[in-house]
Amino acid sequence: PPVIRREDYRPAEFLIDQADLRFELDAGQTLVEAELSLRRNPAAPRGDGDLHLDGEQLELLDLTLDGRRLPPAEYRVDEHALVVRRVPDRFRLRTRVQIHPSANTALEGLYVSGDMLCTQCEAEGFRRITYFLDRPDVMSRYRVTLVADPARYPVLLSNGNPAGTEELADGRRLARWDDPFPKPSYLFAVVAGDLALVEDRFVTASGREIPLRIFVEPGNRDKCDHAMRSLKAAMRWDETRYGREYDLDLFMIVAVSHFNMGAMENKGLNVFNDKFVLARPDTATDADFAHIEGVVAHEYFHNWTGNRITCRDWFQLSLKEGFTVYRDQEFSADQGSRGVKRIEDVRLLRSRQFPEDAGPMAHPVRPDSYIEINNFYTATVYEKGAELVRMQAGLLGPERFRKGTDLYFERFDGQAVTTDDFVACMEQAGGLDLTQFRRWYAQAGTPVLECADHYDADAGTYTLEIRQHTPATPGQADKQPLHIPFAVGLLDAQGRDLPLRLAGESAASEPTAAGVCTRMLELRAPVERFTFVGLAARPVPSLLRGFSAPVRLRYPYSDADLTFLMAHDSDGFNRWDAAQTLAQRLLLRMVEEEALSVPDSFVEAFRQALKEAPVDASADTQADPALLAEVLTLPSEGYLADQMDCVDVDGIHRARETLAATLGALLREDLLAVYERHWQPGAEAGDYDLSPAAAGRRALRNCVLGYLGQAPDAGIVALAQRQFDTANNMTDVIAALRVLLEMPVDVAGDAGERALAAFYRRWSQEQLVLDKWFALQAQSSRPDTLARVKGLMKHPQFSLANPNRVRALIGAFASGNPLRFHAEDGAGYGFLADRILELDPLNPQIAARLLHPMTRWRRYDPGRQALMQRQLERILEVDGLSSDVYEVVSRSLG
Ligand code: HT7
Ligand code: ZN
Repeated sequence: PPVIRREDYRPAEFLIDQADLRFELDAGQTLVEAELSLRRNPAAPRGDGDLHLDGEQLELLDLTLDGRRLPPAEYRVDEHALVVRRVPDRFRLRTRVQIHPSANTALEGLYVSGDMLCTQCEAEGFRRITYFLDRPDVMSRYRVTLVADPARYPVLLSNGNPAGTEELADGRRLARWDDPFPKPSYLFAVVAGDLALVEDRFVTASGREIPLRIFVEPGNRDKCDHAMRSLKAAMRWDETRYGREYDLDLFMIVAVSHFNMGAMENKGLNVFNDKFVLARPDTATDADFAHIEGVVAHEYFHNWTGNRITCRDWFQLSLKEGFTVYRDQEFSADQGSRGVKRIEDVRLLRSRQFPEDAGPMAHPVRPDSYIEINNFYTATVYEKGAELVRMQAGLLGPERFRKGTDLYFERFDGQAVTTDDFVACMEQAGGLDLTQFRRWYAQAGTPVLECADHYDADAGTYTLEIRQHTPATPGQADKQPLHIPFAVGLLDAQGRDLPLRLAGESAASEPTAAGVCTRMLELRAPVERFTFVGLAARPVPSLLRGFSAPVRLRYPYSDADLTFLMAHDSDGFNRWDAAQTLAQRLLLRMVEEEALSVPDSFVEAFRQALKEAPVDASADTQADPALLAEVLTLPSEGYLADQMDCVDVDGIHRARETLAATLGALLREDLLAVYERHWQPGAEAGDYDLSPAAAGRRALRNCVLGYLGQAPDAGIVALAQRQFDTANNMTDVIAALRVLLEMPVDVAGDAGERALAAFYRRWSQEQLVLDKWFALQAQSSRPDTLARVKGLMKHPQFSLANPNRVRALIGAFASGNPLRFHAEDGAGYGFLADRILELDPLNPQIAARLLHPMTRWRRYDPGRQALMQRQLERILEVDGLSSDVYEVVSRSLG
């Protein structure tokens, strides 16, 4: 398949000012009539005089130009395009095509989900609906007419504002939609179905009343409250934080059960994976609620960052995705605990993006080439892209950053632009030179910062020396130094932030009222030195506070330093990070030395942290329970694997289990005390409290239960059983079930299996809850897990046609169960390869995504390497592989 290169970008030769579309909708076959007003693009050089429209899997029925039916000699159709020969400078082109939604298993273009019809056009799905210039820099005004049988499809939706309905003589219904805002084709959407409606209203800052409508499958109306609340909060937040008001007369969300990704920001008609809309306390966990809030906000925020201002080409994807992720992260931070949100975001970045940046799929935030754009909706484009915006916000400060975003919205409204255009606005509003900073967009790989220091007692000075280097990545051997914001604090012996004065400065910056004194240093050269003066004793440095840049930090902290920072750092993120580093160090030593016992100092640090847990369940004053739960959570197996040169799958699992079991046994009384203090079935039996504080208490209690479950006896089994039986919310039910399932049979008997069966009986008709049932079994550390997963593939409720189900079973096994997926005999690899080959002809996007755990095969021992390599080669040998799977496999092997 051809490689698309950024340097080959050329403006479109033609523009489409107006697109009038008429759909005669039916699941089996749908007719699409398109009348396009085209004109030559004055900004593009003249080409061969022909018009090249994108189109795939379309049956062309009719073609007219300015009212004249074209003879075959005047056009040509192939697998990917319709070429109309020698067209005038300005003309109207009418096409009529037939498409087959029910045969569309790839879920791109118009497809069937349950009883409804819906579309997914990003990135290049519109070309499966009609012939078009399917590229983001062609922005058109759309008028849409939908015709369908009202018995099957009483609700007919598209982008923009409603423009009337009609009952046709043949009994069908017609609905018109008009979108006044020019948009690229990837933002087009149609939905038709027998949908239930939940409606609310939002009054904008300028006083316009906007109806808000959430459409769901009948039976789900009682699960929309949280999504609606999140939407209203997001609309208000965008007004206050960015001055962005909603622009259409109506805002709609539709929840569908078959969806390749999380959600889609189509103009005025967001289409969601129902997983990110539907929630009731008894069906969804606190994590689900938080994801819904974040995704609803993310898609809404795209209205300005993505829709009003869009990407010039797909290499600029991070222009909308990086900025929008940054915006949704900040929104969520403002809704709950900012510190905990930052920890979650960094954990995701380190566990997904850092490995991606160090592997065969590494690419810059603004990639240089791709074969299949769907493979580039990556952690690098999204999460690292958000970090680049965050760094610019940090360098500018809140006021200048707001000026920069105001300038961006004003300058580029209605246009398709580049990441460079965004940076230029920040540069102008901030009065900064971001020339060097721009390298972050172009250079792949995670920079490594090596820090060393020196305290001169006589002079009272403390010097930090920081060296940066970025490892080579595929296609980029040599790296340039980056402009890196590096936030630093210095702690005195009591753990207080010291005033900071750099050599040459006349005055020190003093700690704030909250006792925080952080200095943002800026690194530019490969080696930088900073000397702080006026220090009576050697300070303990708190480095990269708040994770001020997406880098790997190396500094030779002693265990004592880390314990000290864990207890005292005024920066919540760094308190957590110190605990993680301490645990990571110990775990990696335990991997190497099987017999290593857990040092008392480590147990005591944990005991101390547990002592700080709030005394009663409603007191949030002493410590944030959510933050404490994060501090007490051991680094994941995947994160530990990323720290090793050669991943020891079994060693990592054993070390983590041993450490958790040791803590569970030695701290039993402290853990039980925290658990019981937060176990208040009476208080929670009635109204379930969704507040961040209550969710934090549940997180802490379930974290503690996890440790207790690692060193179980009959009492702990009973405790978990009680929680499973009596909890009134899915967070506590799932946590208890997970613990019961992982307990050894000689202690817990068949309690886990019984609970699992009860869970199935209770929830077998709730598809999203059933996904949890599949995933829990796929993630089990039991030795027979693969056999079980294979058995579950035959379960009547399993289907390869439903991406959520595929992710819940196959994805959870391959990506969420390193111990069993990487079994030494290679059975996990063979299983995954078989599933990918089965899925590829149906849904290439999902098949390519499932491949990821195998792409990092070079990081394992020679035996596993050979087994994974063999499976990758087996996949590559198959004829007719999709470009999605081909690209991922060939890059991994390359
Ligand atoms: N912008 C949306 C991306 C998306 C997507 C991309 C490729 C294939 C299917 C897809 N569904 C949604 C989602 C977002 O980032 O908001
Ligand atoms: Zn997005």
